[in-house]
Amino acid sequence: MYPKQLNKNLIVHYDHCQQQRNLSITQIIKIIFNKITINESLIQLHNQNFVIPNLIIQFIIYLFYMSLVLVASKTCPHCIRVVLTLNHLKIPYELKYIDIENRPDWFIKASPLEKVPILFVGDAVLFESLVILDYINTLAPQSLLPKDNLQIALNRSRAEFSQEIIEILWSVFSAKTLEAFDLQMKELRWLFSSLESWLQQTKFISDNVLTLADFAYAPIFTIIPALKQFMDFDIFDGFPRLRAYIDTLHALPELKMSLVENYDQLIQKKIQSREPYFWKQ
Ligand SMILES: N[C@@H](CCC(=O)N[C@@H](CS)C(=O)NCC(=O)O)C(=O)O
Repeated sequence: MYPKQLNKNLIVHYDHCQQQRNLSITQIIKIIFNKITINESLIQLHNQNFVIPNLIIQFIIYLFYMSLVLVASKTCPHCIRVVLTLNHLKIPYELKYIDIENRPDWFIKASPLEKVPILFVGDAVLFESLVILDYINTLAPQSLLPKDNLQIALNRSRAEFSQEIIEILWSVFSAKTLEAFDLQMKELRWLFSSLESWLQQTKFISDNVLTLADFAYAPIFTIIPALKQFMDFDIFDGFPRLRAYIDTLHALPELKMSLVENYDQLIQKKIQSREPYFWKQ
């Protein structure tokens, strides 16, 4: 049975600690080594002397106890965005790659839509990459989301928009005739024009600083360079802001380390097997 099960008590401890403003250092050590019950820890909280901020406590406890298992496939942009965010936030996790064409039984049982990525958090299985991003963002000491609720919703809306771009991008790269290719390119350019206009207002997709929405987009723009040598058209023609934005994303050190070593070759193999119209011989 995969993956290993977590001790539920530890997660309870984690949740419990999240509710406290501060904990004493002895309290943390005791919780970490699981030596006391929650009731005891509640009583002892009143006698604390030395305190450290709750966020640090959450992180320490998380480092010790939260075991995350991400199930992914090597070329899946929805998966890479999760890997990238985990790496960026320096959150420890276990990564399990599966062959999506040959899904193991345990995966079919665990993944409600039989799609990657899924994230095991103890007994719970999270699915849908953007939901997973929202969750892992809560585990880190600093959030990648704005503070204002409306801005959070806006960020989420723009992240959601990336899902459509992935769909259309695959369609461009799978179109078998000139007619189908032109149609999908028109659609893609229409989507890109929204990105271009957002990027006229802010440096990143939804803000002037890097936010969770940018992590949703970054892997999309690793597909195109992998195929560049086979494309005799410029997919970003007429979108200067988008081009600059993509350069900024590519400069993120975690992006490269979130890809498998032979990522470009795997993407090329995957797309070439579809015998698309655009493929330059
Ligand atoms: N909306 C999902 C999409 C996930 C998705 O489409 N995953 C692809 C790989 S990139 C998959 O598992 N495809 C298998 C299938 O559709 O059968 C998410 O954001 O996680």
